[in-house]
Amino acid sequence: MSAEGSAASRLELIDANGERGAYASAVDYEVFGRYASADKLKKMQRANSQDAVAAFNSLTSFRNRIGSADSAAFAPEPGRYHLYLGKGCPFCHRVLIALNVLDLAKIITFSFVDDERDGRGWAFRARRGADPVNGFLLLREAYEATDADFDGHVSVPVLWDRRTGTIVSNNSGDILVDVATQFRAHANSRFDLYPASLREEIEDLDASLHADVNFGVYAVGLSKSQAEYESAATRLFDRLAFLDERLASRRFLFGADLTQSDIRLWVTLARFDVAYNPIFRANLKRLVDYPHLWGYARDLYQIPAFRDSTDFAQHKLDYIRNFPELTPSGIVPIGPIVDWSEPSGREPLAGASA
Ligand SMILES: N[C@@H](CCC(=O)N[C@@H](CS)C(=O)NCC(=O)O)C(=O)O
Repeated sequence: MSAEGSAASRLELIDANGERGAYASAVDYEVFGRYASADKLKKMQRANSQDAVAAFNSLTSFRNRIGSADSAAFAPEPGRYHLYLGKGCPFCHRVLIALNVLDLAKIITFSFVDDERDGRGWAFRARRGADPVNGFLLLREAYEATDADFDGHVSVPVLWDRRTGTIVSNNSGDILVDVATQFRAHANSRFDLYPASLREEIEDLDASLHADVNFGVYAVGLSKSQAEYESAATRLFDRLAFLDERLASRRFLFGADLTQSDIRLWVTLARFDVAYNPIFRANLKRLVDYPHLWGYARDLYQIPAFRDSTDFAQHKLDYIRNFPELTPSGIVPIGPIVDWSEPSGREPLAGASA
């Protein structure tokens, strides 16, 4: 961390009486500045290039795995791990849906950072509660407990190990796979989100979902020129057309059964018409204009793990707040009115194979 950053953190950890409270002080842009993701954003704005995806991936600093031979230190023990999540973050949303679909929330605990951040990065405040595991005020403390010289981006999700007092991983893709595979003995669910027979195909599809859709919407929203924007938007909407077609004859991306690929795709679809379409100008079509994708999105919304973790008004607000350069007035659009609870009519596709 820079000298300036350390000073800011130290200032934060001590209140007027020299004591550490349960919460970080309020977001304060004047004292702490805006969250400094300028270098990351600059790289990400090179839409459509591998550089952009690589820049995004650089948000991952710790990549140990639960239960793998080379991370043997991290055994899949119930009650040992905790997830620090962001309520509005689509990458956290995936992990949360998987956890709840598999009914694992008693085995792996979770809590939320505050929705807003200043230059200190993610923090714990009254709105989403204190850190129940370590009493940290800033999530940066978890990073520094893992690497005292940590000087990178403080991102969520974070998978924390109570035993070693360190971060196992802050890579949402790896965390999702580990949740889906390493705790199956404790899962109370008919779903196998990462079935051995489909892993190669899932990885292939997930790579295109990541580059063209999950990250693709950011490439559109953060484009710096008309040409960049059009090329990123074309890539995104070509992929959505392909997915719409794929879902014409299959209930889920791999047929009759839900997999992690569906969760990955869904968190972006859930934000599409409230955030990516109006705020990121991803507006060639709306989600509701795709007959199969829209039915599929509603079908998944009927599953409590998807529905209960989703708050469309909140997701809209998150993007207004987090991208002030795109919405300088901060005015929150009143629409759209969309009925996600309308029956999806997709049950007849249940038996279709991948
Ligand atoms: N590599 C991470 C990235 C996740 C990510 O982008 N999280 C956002 C919130 S939605 C974040 O915390 N960003 C921190 C930053 O901008 O440095 C992952 O996929 O798990």
